Amino acid sequence: MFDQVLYSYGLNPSDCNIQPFGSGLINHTLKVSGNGQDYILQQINGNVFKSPDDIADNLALLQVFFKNTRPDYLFVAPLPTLSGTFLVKPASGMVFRLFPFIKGSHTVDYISEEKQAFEAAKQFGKFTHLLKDFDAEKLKCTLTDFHNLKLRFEQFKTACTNPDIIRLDSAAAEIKAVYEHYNILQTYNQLTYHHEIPLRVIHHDTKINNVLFDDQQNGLCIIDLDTVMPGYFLSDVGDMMRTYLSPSNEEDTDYDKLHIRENIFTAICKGYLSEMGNILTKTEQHYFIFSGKLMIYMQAIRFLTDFLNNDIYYEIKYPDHNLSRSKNQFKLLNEYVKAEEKLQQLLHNSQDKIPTVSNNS
Ligand code: ADP
Ligand code: GN1
Ligand code: MG
Repeated sequence: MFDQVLYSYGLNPSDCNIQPFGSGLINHTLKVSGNGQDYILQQINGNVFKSPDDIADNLALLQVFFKNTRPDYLFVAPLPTLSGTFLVKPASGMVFRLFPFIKGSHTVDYISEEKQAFEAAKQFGKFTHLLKDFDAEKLKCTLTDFHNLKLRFEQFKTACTNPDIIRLDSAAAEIKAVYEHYNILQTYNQLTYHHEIPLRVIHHDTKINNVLFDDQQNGLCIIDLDTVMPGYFLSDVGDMMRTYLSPSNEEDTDYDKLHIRENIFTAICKGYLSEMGNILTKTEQHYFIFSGKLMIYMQAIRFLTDFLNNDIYYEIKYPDHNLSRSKNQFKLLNEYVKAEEKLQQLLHNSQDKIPTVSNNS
């Protein structure tokens, strides 16, 4: 299978070394070394992305935009095959693409120093900033309702009708927790129903391992662009709060290790606002901290829903993996809510250092 794919790019499989790479949960990623070059070969998860052509079209549009407006911006686009396509479909339902492996880059799964948080947040902020004048509506929606909390809540309720009593019983505490935090859904509904915040070009998966760093921990660029589509800033800032603030991540089953690092919060604010501080509207700024609650809650619900659906979406490594991830996210949510007042002060201090907001609505 790989042979046919590699030939499409003019690579000779017998000259290539292929190794599984990274820790993503959705696509299947391999590092290919051959021709004296390194590449990332990725099989797109067809269960999740029903229309990989839409992803390729979006990336092509963005690539042209950056080429015309900011040719210095490192936009990691798929490489063309010998026949000029950006996807290879070797068999029904299988879709591959090849990226250049960015030289000297690495990813991290945990944030160990402030600089990483600042750099990553700056990279994601820069992306939306540079695309401020790009018409977001031109992008195809690659995952409908991806971060629609209302829909995630409905999916959760449907999953609760699973007749598997053992799963329902073991998740009883988490099912209860979904209702305990219902106010997050109410705020989200009010904010989006009244269109109180604008649609922008949003990455939608700002996990720390979607940023490439150099060996000095400078951010080089962002990757994993499959979910780039119109959305709310809440998704990107919120997912950074979700994945950068705690020293342990969603995989950790020692929930006592989860806590909010204030210095990392400040680094996220400074990094993101250094690019977006003058662009976010007053309403967006008002909901900056709320974004973290939204995204942690949504992820807790998504893992729980997948557990109740017998693990059909996320890759799991042991039977209760999705339930553990959901427990982890609810613990993180509680820690975040406890820290909220302090975070508000820290945000205020970071905002003071940003030049006057000029284009608020
Ligand atoms: P997934 O959707 O499964 O998360 P990603 O696109 O994030 O897949 O890729 C998985 C991992 O592969 C990344 O976290 C990163 O470590 C590595 N990676 C992906 N693309 C590149 C690239 N162009 N250069 C270097 N490393 C990359
Ligand atoms: C998935 O692809 P990856 O591993 O970066 C998921 C995100 C979740 C994340 C949780 C398309 O991201 O939405 O937040 O797992 N991506 C998709 O780890 O569902
Ligand atoms: Mg990824």
